[in-house]
Amino acid sequence: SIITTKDISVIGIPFNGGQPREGVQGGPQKIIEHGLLEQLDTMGWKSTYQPNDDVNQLCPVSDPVVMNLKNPKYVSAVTNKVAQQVLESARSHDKFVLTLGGDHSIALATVSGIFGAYPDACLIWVDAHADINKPETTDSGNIHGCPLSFLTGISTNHPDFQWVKSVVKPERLTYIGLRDVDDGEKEILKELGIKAFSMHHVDKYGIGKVVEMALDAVNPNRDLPIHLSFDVDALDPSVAPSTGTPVRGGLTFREGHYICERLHETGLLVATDIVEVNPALEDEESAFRTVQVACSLARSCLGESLL
Ligand code: Z70
Ligand code: MN
Ligand code: MN
Ligand code: MN
Repeated sequence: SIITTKDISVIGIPFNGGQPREGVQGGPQKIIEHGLLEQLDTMGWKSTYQPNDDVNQLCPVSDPVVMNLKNPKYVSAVTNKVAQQVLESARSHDKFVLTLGGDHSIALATVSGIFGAYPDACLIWVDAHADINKPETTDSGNIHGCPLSFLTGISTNHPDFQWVKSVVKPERLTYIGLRDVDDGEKEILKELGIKAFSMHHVDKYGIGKVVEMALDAVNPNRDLPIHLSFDVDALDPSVAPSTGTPVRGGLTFREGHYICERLHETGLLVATDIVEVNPALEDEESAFRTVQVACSLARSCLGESLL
């Protein structure tokens, strides 16, 4: 394995500035209250937790739309700060880094930090959405739909995101679970030649084969560090109902966990993000179910086995 200790840095990012719905900033606290750190302790993982409860203080008084993007200064300030923290946690290569969102704009922080520490890493993005809109192509203006355009270097001209380096080469990025991709994003994926596995591919080949195909695409020799960015809306809404943009026809409970289990099994997984848990949406039972699945995905990434 790349990580040879059982040390883990858990980083909460209680942030909702990348999309308009309130509540997603409460995700990390609910996941921690559910007992994630105790669960990891039981599995032998020594954790340190950084809750980042103060990120809302970085919210500027005025943050007008710039080049179609909403809250650009707030998103930039928070993700820039947390990127340093993620880099600090990852740079010694002796700790797993688990980040809890927050909306998916926080990938600007996690991917910048992890690829700063592991420049040859690959990125496996599990999501209903491609999150690769450019400021020029986004319909919503929500930055959680855009992080990968900055991280892959296809958007370089937004004044608030000049600090984001293009750390992810298109051949090191792959997707699993896509089913709600904007037309502009489809063009970008085609132009860049990014290997993406939609729910159609999951139906056609089964999840076991899809994960191997995704690994073949970005990690053909099975020797590169892996960063998994898992948006819970990749799961079917019956499995993860409390999320901002549920899309029907998603991954089953087992398909989601299989991805995490298989990536753990490679010994190459160095970081995981679990994002878009919004405990304020739907009823209490739905929120509980969503928080619970976030915890069990995390445990699967960290080696919880069924036998
Ligand atoms: C759409 C956009 C998105 C998550 C929604 C949706 C993006 N493509 N991402 N929910 N997690 O607004 O750009
Ligand atoms: Mn996403
Ligand atoms: Mn999504
Ligand atoms: Mn859409």
